[in-house]
Amino acid sequence: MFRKVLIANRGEIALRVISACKEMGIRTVAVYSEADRNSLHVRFADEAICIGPPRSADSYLNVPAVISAAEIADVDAIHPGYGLLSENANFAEVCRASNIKFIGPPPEVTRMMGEKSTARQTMKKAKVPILPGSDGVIANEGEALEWARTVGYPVILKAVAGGGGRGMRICRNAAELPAMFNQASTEAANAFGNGDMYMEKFIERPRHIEFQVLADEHGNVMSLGERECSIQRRHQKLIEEAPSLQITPKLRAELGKTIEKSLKEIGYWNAGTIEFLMDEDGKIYFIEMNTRVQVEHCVTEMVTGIDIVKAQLRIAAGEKLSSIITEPVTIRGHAIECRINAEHPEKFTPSAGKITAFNLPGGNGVRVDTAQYAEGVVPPYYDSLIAKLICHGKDREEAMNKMQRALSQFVVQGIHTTIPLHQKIFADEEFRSGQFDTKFMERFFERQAGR
Ligand code: MV4
Repeated sequence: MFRKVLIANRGEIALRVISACKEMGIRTVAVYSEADRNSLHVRFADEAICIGPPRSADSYLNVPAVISAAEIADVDAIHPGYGLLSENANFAEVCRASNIKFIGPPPEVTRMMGEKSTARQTMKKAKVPILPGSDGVIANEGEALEWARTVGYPVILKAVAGGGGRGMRICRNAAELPAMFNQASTEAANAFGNGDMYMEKFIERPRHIEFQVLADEHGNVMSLGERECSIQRRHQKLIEEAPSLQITPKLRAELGKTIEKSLKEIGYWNAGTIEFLMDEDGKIYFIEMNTRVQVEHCVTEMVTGIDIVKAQLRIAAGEKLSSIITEPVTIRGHAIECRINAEHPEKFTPSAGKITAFNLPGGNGVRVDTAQYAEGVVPPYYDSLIAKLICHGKDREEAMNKMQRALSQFVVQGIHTTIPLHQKIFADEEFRSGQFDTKFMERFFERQAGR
């Protein structure tokens, strides 16, 4: 096992990784920007190194600064958390060249999955169901028209280098397609330095369902089941749960097997997430793969009892999955996570500042992952997630009731948070029914406005 690990992240996920290391007897090195001097990830790590000014580009995303810190502290490995450098294949290559173990998949696979149309073709070859769409990159507007005729309208144009909702256009007829294709491509070229586009059949009211996997470096892959992530706004997830009410044990087992086989073929290792869309007929299609630990990994941990971050560390140290997961994976009860963001409740604009009062809920089946504290400061430079509130119950009803109780005891003063929004969502009939899709928040806000 590693002797010492550097955590190339901040906030709750940095603390989450530090906690896993502590429990495993691994020494930890935090890195921090000048804005995070008083952060808990700095306080709770064994060592901490300042790597630059507040802006992420000058600190957490500064590869030479992070690698220098790793070399000075003489670490064996780097855990990138999520966001920041976690899906940067070049960073993983620099780690490899510096003899530092990158705790994540091989850079070649990260790069391939980062090219969304290549990921699609790769999954298709591995027999994972994909949506009807273009084979690879669309060369020009003429080819776009041909593909759309084959696929049938409506179609969605997506940027190969996009993901997470950026660089997409929904197209409903041939008249609007050429202009949309060129606009989207130009936009993608400016945003990602790559204007390549691909196309899929557009699903009108999809559910977002994703499968968590773990894979070792010896070719063994294991599915940990799915999460339902349809409650989102502007491509930011707000609530995630496990399991999904739409996935039967049979489908979970079958799709799990298909995924395991495909990732074995690809040569994947460490933690990963396969994203799917489910249409109104309950059919499920691969859209993207995330090659990192995700914000919402906790709901899977709660229902499976598997510590995903500890598994990541053990996998990266060369252990076999069979020694990490010694019993068949089962799904026990139901877990829901609310993302508590420092945001203005209606406008969703960031709400930075000093926290003047802070109380965390607790009790049976209640978990809070946070790096915030009373008198703590939420800096304006980073993403707005300040805590995750996760509730586990014997079923969805119990988990929801527990969440409402926990939300009512979660006190954050001095800044605005999404706590009041979550309270309203948990009182909403459509949410409580479990019968919703990715358009839920739009309908929810309309209902709220009409009250
Ligand atoms: C789609 C889609 C409908 N049809 N693809 C948005 C984020 C990116 N990961 C993929 N996205 C979508 N792709 C096809 N073929 C609808 C969305 C989408 C969406 C997906 C998941 C969760 C929320 C969403 C919100 C709007 C659109």
